[in-house]
Amino acid sequence: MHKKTLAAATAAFAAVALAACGGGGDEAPAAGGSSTATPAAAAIDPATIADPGTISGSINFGGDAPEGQVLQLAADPFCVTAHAGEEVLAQRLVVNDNDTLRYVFVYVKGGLEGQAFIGASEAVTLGQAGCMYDPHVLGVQTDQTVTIVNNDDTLHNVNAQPSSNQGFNFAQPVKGMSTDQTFANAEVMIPIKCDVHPWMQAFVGVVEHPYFAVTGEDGSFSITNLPAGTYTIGAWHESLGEQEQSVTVEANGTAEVTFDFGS
Ligand SMILES: [Cu+2]
Repeated sequence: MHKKTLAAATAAFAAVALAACGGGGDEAPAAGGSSTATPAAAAIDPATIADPGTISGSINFGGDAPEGQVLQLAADPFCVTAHAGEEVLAQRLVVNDNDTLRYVFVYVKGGLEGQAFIGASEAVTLGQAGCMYDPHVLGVQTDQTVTIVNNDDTLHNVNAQPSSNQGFNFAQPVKGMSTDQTFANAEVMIPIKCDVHPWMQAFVGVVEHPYFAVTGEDGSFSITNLPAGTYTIGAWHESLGEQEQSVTVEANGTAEVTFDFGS
């Protein structure tokens, strides 16, 4: 009996709440602020943020750079020919000439909760060229298109093994083949490999916002158009792990942050 009464009361409350929320389409909100309805937050266009800030810095590797690992491509004569006798080094741990690290995925890991951002309309390309992924590490927003292309005159297969997204595994036997994929959920990082060429490995960082970067030949990064605030910045490297730092960026300001991955 008590349960029934409670259920009825809950239903009545829900009906009142629904009525309060309106849903009357074109009806203007009641004057005087009596409405308690909270509209869903509109997706933010980062380009329109007033007085945006920037977080920039570098990913340092202290200590002696290890010898690059020379890849053995002989499993596929095409791959050997594609590099015309040159040595191809693994991309797993690449230390730049200025003692910084390449292929680090740097992203806003915390501080944007409750904010939704517009999707990225442009596709990002993941190539397979000379039996190597290009780029080795990339970042995308959720639902952003990743166009996976075979640039080689040989068979590749593309095997993505996420933990929070739908995986895929397909063959691209012909040069020029192209397949679009998306990832619906944030996940740092998703490994992609080729089962034909065991040295081929790529990583995709998927986040719900546009605030990420991948370090290149100078180990630097810059994340722009941020609302002023305090953020947790994550820096992920495939063999050295992930580090975090809290960074506060002022309106129109630039906050500098350095990560040290050396031993
Ligand atoms: Cu391959």
